[in-house]
Amino acid sequence: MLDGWVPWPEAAAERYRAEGYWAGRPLDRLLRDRAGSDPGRIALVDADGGRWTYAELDERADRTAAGLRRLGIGAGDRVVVQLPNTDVFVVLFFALLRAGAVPVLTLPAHRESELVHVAETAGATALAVPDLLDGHDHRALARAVRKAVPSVEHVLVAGDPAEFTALADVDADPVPLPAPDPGDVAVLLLSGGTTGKPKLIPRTHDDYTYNVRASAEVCGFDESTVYLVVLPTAHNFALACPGLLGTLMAGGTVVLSPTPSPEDAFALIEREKVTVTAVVPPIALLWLDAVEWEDADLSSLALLQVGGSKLGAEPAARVEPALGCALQQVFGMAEGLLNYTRLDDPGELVTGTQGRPLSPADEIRVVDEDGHDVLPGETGELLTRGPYTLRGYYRAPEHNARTFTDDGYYRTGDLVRVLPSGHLVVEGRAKDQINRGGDKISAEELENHLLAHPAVHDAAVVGMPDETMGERTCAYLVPRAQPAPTQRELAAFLTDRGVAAYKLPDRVEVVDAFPRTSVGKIDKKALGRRIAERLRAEAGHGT
Ligand code: OOB
Repeated sequence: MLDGWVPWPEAAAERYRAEGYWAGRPLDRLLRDRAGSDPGRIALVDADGGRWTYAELDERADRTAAGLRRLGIGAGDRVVVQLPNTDVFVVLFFALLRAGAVPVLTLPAHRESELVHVAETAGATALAVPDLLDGHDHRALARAVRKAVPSVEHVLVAGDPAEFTALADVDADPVPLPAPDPGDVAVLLLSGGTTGKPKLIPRTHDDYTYNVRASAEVCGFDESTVYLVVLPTAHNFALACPGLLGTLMAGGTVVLSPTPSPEDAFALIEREKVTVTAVVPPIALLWLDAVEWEDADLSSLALLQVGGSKLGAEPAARVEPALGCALQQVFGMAEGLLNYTRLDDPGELVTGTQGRPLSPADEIRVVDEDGHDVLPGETGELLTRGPYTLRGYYRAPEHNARTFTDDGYYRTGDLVRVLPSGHLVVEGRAKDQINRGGDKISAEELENHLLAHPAVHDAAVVGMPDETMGERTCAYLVPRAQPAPTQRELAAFLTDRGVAAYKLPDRVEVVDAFPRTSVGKIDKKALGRRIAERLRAEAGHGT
């Protein structure tokens, strides 16, 4: 068993098994089962038109698993995976599960700062990267990670490996491999983070398989489903809600889009007759406009899932008329709990709420600042526990002590209210995080990077409202001396430190001092109001 993670208490685990939520099967079986029942059906299609049947995908996963074992990568090893939306990701994901290793999923946008931290925390023994992606050399990134994290013995590269191992060469005749314990950790996901560094989320075979199965049921996935992966495959939404795993479990076809751009995505929807896909609100907004000028045939599309940040009621109402498909709102988190609007919900619930919990075994509470339940319908912080919600982050005991209640509820940091129907409306956030169109930025993490700049005396990062992204990032700075660093200088500084591009501040405001609360803390609410007012004034409607 992997150490450093927090399992469910035995009584809860008993119940989830007895009531059939946990089926006691390893996660990779969803592919094996379909390869058995529908070997010749197309499982996976890539942007270039490459096609793999269930049997082919299954065999490639077996061969890669055997190749991994030959390299010495096996039971319990953590392998940091940073790959774009290609067949190589899908094969490696299943191969790692079969080899008994634990994939640690990172986004293609992550850079040295994030990867080093993740590899270190995970105690990773291997790292898988592409050679080049969007002009960035990920082998150079891998070199930096290896230097900083000596436990990383192997670097596996999709494409030209330079001095490392080509993933194409991780191949051997299949060997029988022991099945992992379904109660053990299958995969480590990355949290959006509210503290200095991103946290790792352990998801077990039992819990993640249930997450996928229940999601596929609620979303009506079956053999006729053609799912387009638009978001990064490493994101929980695209991977498992129901995502690519749910599609494969249901016997459908997964189509991989290299980017979420309307050009790429619409062309694939038309070519492959895609029936369902999942996007974040800024992409949904872009697509709603793009149908005006792109003349692709989107008539196959039956369902658009939107989640990751809040979709406004107005754009929500435009989805069906503009795209000719149904909308489903998804309010989920890599930590577990998923809320979906249901396919047969009345229109006003679909456009006006963020869905209701996936599972009858999901327990939710809405509490005030003192942790007391609010009255029904009032807004408070959402707490949750259940058969697919973590009980603790990986190797983070101190953070866990703050983030979970004594009886195991996860404090989501989301402010919600619950309608009589059980649907949730997300009203805001109690956590110190910026949600930049679905990309999560920990204010503290970014502040720590800014504080490392020699000309920065103090830094406070807040969200500022933005029509497309929901919010963007504003960094308030108190400089050590004038002239204060500019936004451009700070962006170069942060990039140089290996910070992912989506975390760079969209705006920098220089001040002499920060407003303080009565106990002397930086008053971020006041800063948030200040930048919102300034934006309104600049737009010409304000003070
Ligand atoms: C998804 O997962 P994460 O881990 O990137 O972010 C989770 C957080 C939530 O706690 C909430 O603050 C926000 O993202 N969020 C939403 C939302 N969906 C997520 N806020 C408002 N409305 C929504 N619909 O973002 C994620 C994981 C699985 C499925 C969908 C999204």
